[in-house]
Amino acid sequence: MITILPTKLVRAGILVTAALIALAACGDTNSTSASGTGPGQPAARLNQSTFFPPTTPTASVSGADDVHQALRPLAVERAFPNLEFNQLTNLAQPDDGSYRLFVTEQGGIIRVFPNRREVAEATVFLNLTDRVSRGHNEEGLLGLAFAPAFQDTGFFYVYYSASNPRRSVLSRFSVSGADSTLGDAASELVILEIPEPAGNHNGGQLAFGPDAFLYIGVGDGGRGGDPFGNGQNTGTLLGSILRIDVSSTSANEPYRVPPSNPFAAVSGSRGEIFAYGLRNPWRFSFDMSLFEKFEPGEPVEIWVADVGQNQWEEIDLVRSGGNYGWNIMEGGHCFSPPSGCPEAGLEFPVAEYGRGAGCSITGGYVYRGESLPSLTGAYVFGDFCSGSIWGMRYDGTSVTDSLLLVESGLNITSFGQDLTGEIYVLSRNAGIYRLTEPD
Ligand SMILES: [Ca+2]
Ligand SMILES: [Ca+2]
Repeated sequence: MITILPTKLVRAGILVTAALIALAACGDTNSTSASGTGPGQPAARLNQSTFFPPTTPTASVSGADDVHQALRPLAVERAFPNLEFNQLTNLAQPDDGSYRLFVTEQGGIIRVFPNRREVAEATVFLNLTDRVSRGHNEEGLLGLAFAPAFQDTGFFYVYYSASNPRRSVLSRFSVSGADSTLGDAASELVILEIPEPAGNHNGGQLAFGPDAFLYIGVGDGGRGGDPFGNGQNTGTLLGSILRIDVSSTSANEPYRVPPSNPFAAVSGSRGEIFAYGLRNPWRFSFDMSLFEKFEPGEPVEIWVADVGQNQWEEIDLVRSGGNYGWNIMEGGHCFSPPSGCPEAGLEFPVAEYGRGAGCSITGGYVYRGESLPSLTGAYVFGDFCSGSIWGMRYDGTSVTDSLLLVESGLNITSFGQDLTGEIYVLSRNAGIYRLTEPD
């Protein structure tokens, strides 16, 4: 549940206090380990001291050719103090040399502004309020991604909720003629529509991978506990990360299923599925360092934050064909049945945290910027309810460093990353922040 109701904000304020108390109280926990058995490398289950990262820095970490500074506490500050937004859901930057940032507002507006601290205005790039549904507090304009060749094609992709019937819509739009400062609302070409049985858990993240395929996060359909059984059903698109090829989109064939997709040739399964067993993968990302060295056919990894039911918020390193457990498991714990659940074949999270640290995880990015050397190579993520922001390094087998970076006090709906690798924190209604060294 990504909680985006005004009434929930009041509760979230209470939870901030509760989380601080719980963090202070949660130092000692048991260490457990287990191996994932699905495709790709094994995923290690973390001990709980990693779920509640220490508040003092740990030793620096060094690998064969990868030496990092230890993570250390940071602060947050407004990145664009003059800009105000309403219900921010995404921040994205096209690779077009324009140094512009684009943000989405949940109600259906895409805004654009130059990436300068003192910028005075974020103008409307596209207004989709005529087709975006806000029938449920988790519905709305939820995703935005620019085509890798945006500079040449002017194509960008949007994921939003629609009604009558209730569904999630993935569409391609174009900029308005030669004017790349405006999107063209009439240029919509629907790529994919996904029936939504309930208003919550709609996913919505869009991102192009290093393989140039478009990845799409889709929730389990909604309600609570996955009553429709979508998480484990590869015959539905719900509860999955999808991967499609939109490089040769036409009205007759809006997308293609990459033949290398794990279920492309599996009867009864949807070929679009890249990985499944997810509840609400609200936000996911690729480590941008993958893009530089990627060779066609190489495996792809995705950092996915999967929002929990009512106990465990989890981070998964998602690989092709993996089953990330929902609703058999919530995080590294049995959910259905509540004990003795069949764990064979399920991928465990890389990390998780419980209700003492927050109530709705918001996935972020691996930091690749220049301004905060202590954060290089760390996956940064946060929690909508508690406002906590953590950093974590993972060596492919285990978490090697983790830290509660800052208690931001923000209702974090998303993170964003610009082309230089800097990370932005999107508060629901309080603007855009960046991480900074503390005073
Ligand atoms: Ca839904
Ligand atoms: Ca899981």
